[in-house]
Order: sequence, then C-alpha cells, then structure tokens
Amino acid sequence: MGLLGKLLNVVTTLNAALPQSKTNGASQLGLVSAPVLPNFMTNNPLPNGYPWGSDTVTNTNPYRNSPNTGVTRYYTFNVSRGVLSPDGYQKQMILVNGAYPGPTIEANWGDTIQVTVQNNIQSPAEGTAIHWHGFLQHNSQWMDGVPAFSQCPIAPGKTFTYSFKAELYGTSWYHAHYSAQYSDGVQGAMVIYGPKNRDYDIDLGPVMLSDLYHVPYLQTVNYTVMGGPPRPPPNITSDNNLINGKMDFNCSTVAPGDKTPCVSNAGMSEFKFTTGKVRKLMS
Ligand SMILES: [Cu+2]
Repeated sequence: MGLLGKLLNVVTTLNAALPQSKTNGASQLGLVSAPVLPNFMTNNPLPNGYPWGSDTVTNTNPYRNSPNTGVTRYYTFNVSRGVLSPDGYQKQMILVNGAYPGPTIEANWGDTIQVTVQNNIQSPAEGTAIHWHGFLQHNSQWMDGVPAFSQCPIAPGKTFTYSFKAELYGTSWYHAHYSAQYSDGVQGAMVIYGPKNRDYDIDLGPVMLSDLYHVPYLQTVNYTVMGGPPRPPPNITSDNNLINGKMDFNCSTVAPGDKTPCVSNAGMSEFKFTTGKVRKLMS
C-alpha cells in the first residue's frame, strides 16, 4: 500500500460508518467530545478545600472509615429495551436511559448516592436489579442489588430506589445482576472522586472494556448452562470486544443466512491526547 493508501486507510478508520446514536444511543462515551472529568464535584461544602475535608490517601483507611459529606447525588434510571448496533451488528438490547454504556454516576467520597430504577422492560417483561460493583454496603446490605440474595428483582413496571454511601473512592461500574442481563447493555461507570494517588493534568474519564455477544443474553445463558446449540461449551466466545461500548466489525464474517442488519467499520472509541499533558484513563 502506498502512502496515499495508508493515509486514506487512517481516514476511513477514523470515519465511523454509523453515528453515535445508532451505536450507543444517548451515551457520549467514546467520542472525542465526551466531557473530561473534574478533580471533584464542587457544588457542595469544601471544608479544608476538599469535599472530604482533611482525609487523605494515607491518613484514612476507607475500608474502615469514610467521611460524611451530608450530600446526596440523585439519579433516575429508566431501564428498557432498545435496538442499537454497538459494533455495527444490530442487536436487541436492554438500556439505561437509552444509552450504552449507561449514564456515568459521579459523586464525591463520603456522599450518598440515590438511584431510582424504573423497570420498563417490556415485550417480553423481565425483572431487573442493579448491582453497584465494589461498594462495601456497610449497614445497607439490602442495597447491593443481587436478586435472590439481597433483594427481590424489581418487577416489570415497578420502581425501586437504591440509597447507599460512597464509602470507597475511585472508578467502578454498575451492572444489572439479573441473570446475564448486563451483557445486553445494562451497565455503566461510577466515578467517586477522592484524594489522588497520582498527579495528572486531565481525567479523560472511564474506559469500559466489555465482551459483546450478538445474540440476546438469554441465548448466551442457554449455550452456557444448557449446552444448547449451536455453540456448545467450551466454545462460547464473544463476537467482539468493545471499548466504551464501541468497536469495528467485519460484517462479511457473519454466518451464511444471517440477515441481521450489519454495517462494517461502525466506529471505534476515540480519545483526545495533547502532547506534554499527563492523562488519567480508568478501566
Ligand atoms: Cu459486579
């Protein structure tokens, strides 16, 4: 390939064949225009200059103690079915607020996070529950979001409000804990601002890495648990690997007879780097 060919190749790679609305719905993750994250949220009291006061990385063990900011961050999640093409292959999904990945939850260390989850999964209806990955849930075990262990599933058409403290700081994620529902899209990042372990100039935000299965999640579960056709264990491999819910896919590789709409080179996640700046990327 000559230089012009190589240049054209780069241009085609960066030129996504599908708009963000088709690959990721309402999510802005994976776009260079995605907002960078602050050092911490400032619409709250700042004793000693920080939301968490004089606590530091070294003088506090967050697994035992955490500050109490008295601030509550409110979120509303509408969980419903939707159709997107994260890698160009059209997929029946289950989405939070029409976005894949779902909205990023932000809070300061010591805040309370309150998320009202409306289960609008219909046709067919399904239960759901959201797990807040990595949180300790001291004195709030029933907010852990694991159906049959810490709560009943949220019934179709019903609402449940989770309320728990951001005891730990750092980047984590939330995901549906109802069967393998999260692999159809019910997942997103959680960023809890806290004391810094390292200095950096710009926080480019969460980098979510995930497997993508083109078939609906119940079929994947069926393959796994029942050994059902056509991909019996141990050959249950995902169809793609996504960064922030996006990746290119070669549609000429789909099985013969598969008429699912598919667009090659749908578009990959992009990040903006500036020479001389130190960036934080959390995966
Ligand atoms: Cu988890």
